[in-house]
Amino acid sequence: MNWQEHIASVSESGKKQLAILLDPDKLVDSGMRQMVLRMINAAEVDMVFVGGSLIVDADYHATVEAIRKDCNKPVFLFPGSATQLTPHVDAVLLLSLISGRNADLLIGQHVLAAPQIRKWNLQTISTGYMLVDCGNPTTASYISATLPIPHNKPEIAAVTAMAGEMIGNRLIYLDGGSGAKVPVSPEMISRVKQSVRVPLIVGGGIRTYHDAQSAWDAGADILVIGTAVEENPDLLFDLCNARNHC
Ligand code: 1GP
Repeated sequence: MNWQEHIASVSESGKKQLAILLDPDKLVDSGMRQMVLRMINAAEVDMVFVGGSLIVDADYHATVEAIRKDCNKPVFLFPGSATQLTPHVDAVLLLSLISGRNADLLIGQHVLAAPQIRKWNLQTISTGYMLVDCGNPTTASYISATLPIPHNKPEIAAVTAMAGEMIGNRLIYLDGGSGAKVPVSPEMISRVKQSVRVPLIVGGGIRTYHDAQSAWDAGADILVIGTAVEENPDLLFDLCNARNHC
């Protein structure tokens, strides 16, 4: 399966997609991991993202391998750095932090990762990643040492996404960062959506059925939800429901 083409064709068909972000640090315990994966496997989730800005647990690689083994959805790596590369994923979101001006996250980590990606013959999806100020400093904004796009400046997000698409990004990811206080605004989502043709991923701070529905209605093709499902796994079924009503 070519995952980039698959995501593009599903998005083009207008079907909204749901990705669950799994933090490997919280799934080292096999009982907990299996419980979470049982729920994800049973729900109408389209894909799972693993990784994050900061991984603390030394068992990261074994945990990702175990997640993939027990998960019946495609698993995509959402890496904070080249050290998170693993062959146990279906594809790697090759993120360039285009909202920032930190050369290491625009090209540096990619140079370090490239030989290993080639060796493992991993699929990559070039992703223009944009951090948005969503009310609180997040691990992503702190670790990346970049200034997020102001919440009330949708025009900056729109032209940044446009530039990302022009330099070859095949996905655009608009992210408030994990645990954001509020989600990216529907106005920003809609301006970005109107500026690009590639699929639009939106995440960060989406906590309710209503948040999810407004983000999809505003133009997001894929929503990424992590914290809210960790805190309340039953929300997973509400989110699938919200998606089915779009
Ligand atoms: C973070 O978009 C993801 O990169 C998910 O954010 O944990 O706030 O859902 P949450």
